[in-house]
Amino acid sequence: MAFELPPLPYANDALAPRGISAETIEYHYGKHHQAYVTMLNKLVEGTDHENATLEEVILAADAGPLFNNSAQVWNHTFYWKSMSPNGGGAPTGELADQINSAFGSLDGFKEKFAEAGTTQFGSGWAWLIQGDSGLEITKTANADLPLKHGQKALLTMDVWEHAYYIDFRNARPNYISNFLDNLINWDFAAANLAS
Ligand code: MN3
Repeated sequence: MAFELPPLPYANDALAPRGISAETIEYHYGKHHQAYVTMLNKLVEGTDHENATLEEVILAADAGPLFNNSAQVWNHTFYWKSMSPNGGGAPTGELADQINSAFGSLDGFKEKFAEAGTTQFGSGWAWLIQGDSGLEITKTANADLPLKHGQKALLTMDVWEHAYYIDFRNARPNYISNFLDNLINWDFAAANLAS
């Protein structure tokens, strides 16, 4: 069974009032994410991976096109869910407690998450993950992701240029602060923490 582009969890223009335009979504979801799905299907066709799950392909793949495309399908699906038209604000409950415990405060989390995204040289991702002794922030290059390192992701932010160049041009820090203040989907992170 072929891999499919998962539906976007909101309309193309739903994030526009919060800084991510419909044009960005049309390219980032409609072209980039779709291209990873299309390439992944070409790569697995006629191979042992044809009937595997996406996670199985990611875990089995060596560095190269199969890993890059399968991981990017997963990363983008997770990224769309990490943002919400009702995003931003503050976490609550157990997630808020763990944020405060790991980073001192919500502002402490934002500062460290922004630093991870800003200092990821070139293309990559910033992540909130569930570590062995509490929440942690990590960054990965290109298509790499926590799953490949045995880590559980709670949230991600794409810092490839295609994520921000239409709306924020070269100003990655502005894209990051907007993500943290206006887009971040705390309900998604809380659901991942509880799962
Ligand atoms: Mn991307």
